[in-house]
Amino acid sequence: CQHRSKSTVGHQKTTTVLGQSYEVDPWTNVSPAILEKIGMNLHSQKYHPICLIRQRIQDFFYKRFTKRGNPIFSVFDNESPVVSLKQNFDNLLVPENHPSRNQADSYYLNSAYMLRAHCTAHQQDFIRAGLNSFLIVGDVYRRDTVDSSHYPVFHQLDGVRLFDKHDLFEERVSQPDALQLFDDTKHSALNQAGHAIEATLAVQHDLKSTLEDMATILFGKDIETQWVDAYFPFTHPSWELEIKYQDKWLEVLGCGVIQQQILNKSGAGSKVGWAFGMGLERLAMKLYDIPDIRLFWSKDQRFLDQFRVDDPHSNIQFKPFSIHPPCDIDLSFWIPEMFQENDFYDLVRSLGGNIVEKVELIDVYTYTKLKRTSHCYRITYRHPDRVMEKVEADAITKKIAAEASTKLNVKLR
Ligand code: FA5
Ligand code: MG
Repeated sequence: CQHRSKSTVGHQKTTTVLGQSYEVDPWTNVSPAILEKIGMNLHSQKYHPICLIRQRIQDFFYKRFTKRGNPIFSVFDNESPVVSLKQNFDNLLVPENHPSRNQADSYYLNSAYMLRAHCTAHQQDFIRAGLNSFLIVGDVYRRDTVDSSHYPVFHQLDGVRLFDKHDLFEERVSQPDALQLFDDTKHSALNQAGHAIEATLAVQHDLKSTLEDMATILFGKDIETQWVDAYFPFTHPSWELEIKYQDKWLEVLGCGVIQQQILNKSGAGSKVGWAFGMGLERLAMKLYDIPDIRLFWSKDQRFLDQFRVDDPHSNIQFKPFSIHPPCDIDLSFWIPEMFQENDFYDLVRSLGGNIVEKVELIDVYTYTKLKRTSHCYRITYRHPDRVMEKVEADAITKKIAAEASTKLNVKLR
C-alpha cells in the first residue's frame, strides 16, 4: 500500500500533531481533514452537546459511587489522542493479526504512533498508576464508513472499576470472608480461567446494573435496551448494550470483565474489575433527538444555540432547521488488485468535507473475461446552509475522480 503515505503527506518528512513531530514512514495514512479535527475537543467545549452529555454521565458516576460523601471516580479528559501501537493494541492483548490493526481501519502517524481508535488505549496506564475507579473521555479516530451514525472522528467515555474481595462482596453478602475472587475454575462462556464464579457474577452484576441505571437516568424509565453477547480481546465475558433509536437497535457501548492478564501485568493482580467504552455521539443523538452524527461538527448557530444552557441536566429536544435538498452523483471505476474501500471513503471525506452526507457502494460488477472488477459509488452531497448546485457537486466529484485515479490507482469508467 505504498500510495497511502504519498497521498496524505506529499514529500514532507514529518507530520506535526499538537506540537510534536512524527516521522513519516510507509505506515503513515492520516489525512489533512482528520488532522484538522485534533484539538477541537468537543467533549470539553462549553455548551456543546457532547460536553453536556459527558457532564451528565460524569455526574451519574460521581453520585453513584462515593466514599464518606466524596466521589471516588477520577475523570481524565485531556490525554493526547496520539498513542503508541502498544497502548492501543498490545497492552490490551489485541492479537498481532487482528483486523483492527490494519492500515485500512486506523489512522497511523507512522509505524509506532497512531490516533487512538478507542479510549481504552489509556486503561493500562491508569491502572498501573494505582487507580481503582476512573473515567477517560476523549476524541477517537477510525477509518470507517460514513453514514448518519458513523463518523471517522467521534468521542468515547471509558470507565474502569476494580474491586478487592472486600469491595466486591461486602455490600452483597453477610459473610464476605467465605467467598473468593480466585479459584481453579476453568475458562467458560461465563468466566475467565481462575475467576471464581461468584466473583465474576458479582462483577457482571455491578457492571450491568450501573450501565442500565445510567440509561434509565439519561433517557427515562421507558427506554428500551438489550444486552448482546460480544467479544473484545481485553474483556471476558463481554457484552454490548443496544438502545431503541428511531425504531432500530443502536449499539451504544461495549463492556466486560477485564482480562486478569491485564491486571496482573499492571500491578493490580489481586483485584478483579469491569470496564466499558461508550460512544457519546450515539447517546447524544438519542438524548437530544439529533438525527445525524455530522451535526456535531456544525458551526451553524442554529444548531449550537439550541444547546446554550448552563445546567447540563436541562431538557433539550433538537429542532431541525430547514435542510436543503441533497444532490446524488454516481462514480464508477475499475479497482486495482489491492483496493481498500476505506481508502476511497477517506479520499471523498478529505476533498468533500462536511458537504458529503453519504458514500455508498451501490454496484459491484466483475467482468470475468478480463478478470476486472468495477465499483460504482453513489456520493450524496448536501450543503448545511444552502442548496447544493449540481455543477458544484460535479466539480468536487471530478477532483475526487482525479485523485482516486492517481492515488488509489483506479481506472475511471
Ligand atoms: C470499543 O471501542 C471498546 N474499546 C469498548 C470497550 C471498552 C469494551 C472497555 C470493553 C471494555 P467499539 O468498537 O464497539 O468498542 O466502540 C464502542 C462504541 O463506540 C460503540 O458502541 C459506538 O457507540 C461507538 N462507535 C464505534 N464506532 C463509531 C463511529 N464510527 N462513529 C460513532 N460512534 C462509534
Ligand atoms: Mg462495537
